Amino acid sequence: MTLRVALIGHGFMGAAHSVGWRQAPAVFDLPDDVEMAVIVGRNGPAVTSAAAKWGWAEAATDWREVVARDDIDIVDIVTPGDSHAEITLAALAAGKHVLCEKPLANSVDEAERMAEAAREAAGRGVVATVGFTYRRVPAVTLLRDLIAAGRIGTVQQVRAAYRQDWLVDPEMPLAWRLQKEHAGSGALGDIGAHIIDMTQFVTGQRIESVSGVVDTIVKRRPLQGSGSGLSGTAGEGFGDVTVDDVALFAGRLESGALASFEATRFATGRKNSLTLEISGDKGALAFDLEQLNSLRYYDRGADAEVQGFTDILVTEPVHPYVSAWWPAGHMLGYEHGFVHQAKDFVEAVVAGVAAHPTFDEGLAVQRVLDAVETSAAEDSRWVRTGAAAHEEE
Ligand code: SOE
Repeated sequence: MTLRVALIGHGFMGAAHSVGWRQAPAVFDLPDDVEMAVIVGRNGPAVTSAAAKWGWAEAATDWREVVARDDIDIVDIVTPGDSHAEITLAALAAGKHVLCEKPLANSVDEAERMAEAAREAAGRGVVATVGFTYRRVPAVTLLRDLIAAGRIGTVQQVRAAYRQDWLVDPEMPLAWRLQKEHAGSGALGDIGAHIIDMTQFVTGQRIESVSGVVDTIVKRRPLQGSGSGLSGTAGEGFGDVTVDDVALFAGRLESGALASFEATRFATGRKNSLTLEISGDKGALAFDLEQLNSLRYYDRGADAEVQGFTDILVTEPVHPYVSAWWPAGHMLGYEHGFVHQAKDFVEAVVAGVAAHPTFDEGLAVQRVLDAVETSAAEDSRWVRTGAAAHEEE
């Protein structure tokens, strides 16, 4: 059988997902063939160009027509967050398997409707997943497995940061990511969602309450001329930035352990710096996306003369995905998470099993995002995420 994929959207994530769909069948022995059938975008010439560049058989401009087609099996959604719910609900109703980019939605209400629809569709053999690709970096899976094996003892504290600097320039135009009606939130939902999901994934614990603060540093930006290439508000003059540039928040895990989070687009010099450090009573583990093939491990039980963080090179074939690529020491990169995501999704679809992260896990992230925004609007008071009360899995 061949699984025919429709990609809805063709921006940066459209490129990353295209690489995933192109490479997965070549690198992994998938249970079914994959056909990159059609890529969809509002701008005809632009999506036609993207189809030719990335190897999609067709280009189209009407997602509703594509989602309804009988010759499409998978709908992969990489549009801005304001269309995730509408496209997902239509695709699930049409019996299509859905891969939706993160964050799942722009609100808890939308995410709840999407998760409910996914639970109903699962009864019809339809699979849905949300695109938190960093879980698919081998070192992140190792981080989770070492915690689960007790290698650092009881998790006592978590430190998570995702720092970029692409908005430090006040001349950067008012792109869709800077407008609440399109993006839902700013750094919080775009990159904060990643460190929220990763924290819950590697610790196996939900974040039960948060206290946060957000800020918008550059409050107005130039509207983008028609030729800027960035999707957003075209035109002359300036427009209001209606989302956060920085989000800082503390979180309390189920066990009572405290976590600290920083999501910012104003960490001058930090291009895509995601760091996660988990501290336990027997040791610690530290991951840095800029060194994504390594995991740093500190063992309090080591002899004094050799104590210190050690570098685990996560390129041995014993780790997930690695044996399909290169020999030990030949590194993976940012795009490999998208290839692994496509592989895992195809395997789940063919096997008829849940694909993680599920929409319920995406909803759990959405609840944390919402609680941070509520807290920030109410003098940073502690706000419960409702995690314990909403265990859907
Ligand atoms: C933000 O610039 C961004 O593209 C995120 O949207 C992605 O999820 C992340 O992987 C890279 O940075």
